[in-house]
Amino acid sequence: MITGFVIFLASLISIGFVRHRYGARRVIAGVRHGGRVPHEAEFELYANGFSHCSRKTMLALAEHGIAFTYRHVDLIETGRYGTLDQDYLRINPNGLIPALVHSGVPIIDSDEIVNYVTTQLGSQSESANGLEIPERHQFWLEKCRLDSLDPMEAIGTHIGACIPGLTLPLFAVMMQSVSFSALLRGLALHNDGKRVMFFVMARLLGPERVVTVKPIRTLIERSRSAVAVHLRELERHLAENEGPYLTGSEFGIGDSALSVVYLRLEEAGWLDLVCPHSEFPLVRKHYDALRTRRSWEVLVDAYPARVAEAAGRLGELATNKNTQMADLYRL
Ligand SMILES: N[C@@H](CCC(=O)N[C@@H](CS)C(=O)NCC(=O)O)C(=O)O
Repeated sequence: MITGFVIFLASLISIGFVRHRYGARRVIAGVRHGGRVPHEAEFELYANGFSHCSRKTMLALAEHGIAFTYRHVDLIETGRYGTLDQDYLRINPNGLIPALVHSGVPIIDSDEIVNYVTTQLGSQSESANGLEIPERHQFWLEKCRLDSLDPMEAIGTHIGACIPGLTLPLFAVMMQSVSFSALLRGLALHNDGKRVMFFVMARLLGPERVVTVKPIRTLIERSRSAVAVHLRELERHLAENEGPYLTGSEFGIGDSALSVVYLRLEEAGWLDLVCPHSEFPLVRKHYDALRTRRSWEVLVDAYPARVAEAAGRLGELATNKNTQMADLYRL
């Protein structure tokens, strides 16, 4: 009994020590002037083609004509916690992507990067007409925000906060090819134990069963209802001008924030369910217009093959009538 207690205590202390010494820690988003890091190119983007926040920054850079070196960082969904590698934690101690390194200075958090690219570097761009971000674009950039500490907290006010919940089924499919040792490393080093615990559960139970776990199911359903409300607001905003973009024919940063929301809804199998053409003609026209922009190619080029495979597998589960997944995705 006493031996067991001592072993338990020693394990807790060791994990605490490892986390403190090697784990992620919380730092404030923005430009990290004091945290210069080695670099080769003027602009280096540490990102992952599956990451919602990374995609936003990739589009912003591409739209502003800023050439950058793409540094792929693995997420647990794409195989391992590359975000928790020591080299990466020196760039972003939060252990989250994306991070932009500009001449050796890291800028962390996607919205900070988008603002930096738009307001600080706008003059380098061929397409930037001015450095002020119009209010309507600010509004949707904010609505698409994903909070670093509690990404799903603001479901009622932020369409971005609905994204993690709606991606849970896709995450669960992707977990099936991830090793337990990779997940354990997350348990020891990650800032947000809840995120890691979901992945462990998904790995253990499989996608079909994990979506029946009550709190998970509730979260997905709440996110689904909330996203419909945000999309209705967006449809109304789009109706206020001739389109196809938020403020008319001129593309802006709010448009790129929304385009990655659409992409995620599509790859996670929700787009036609929560945003049918019949009810949301302007939102669908908006998405169509965004996908034909040249900047979209940057997302296509970085799209990881295993995401496409997992999305296909999820689609099969969701359309096979006798599965729990089909029940979740019913109209
Ligand atoms: N507010 C941050 C959120 C960053 C964030 O949550 N990034 C996700 C990918 S979209 C991530 O790095 N996840 C890794 C993990 O949780 O292990 C931003 O906008 O950059």
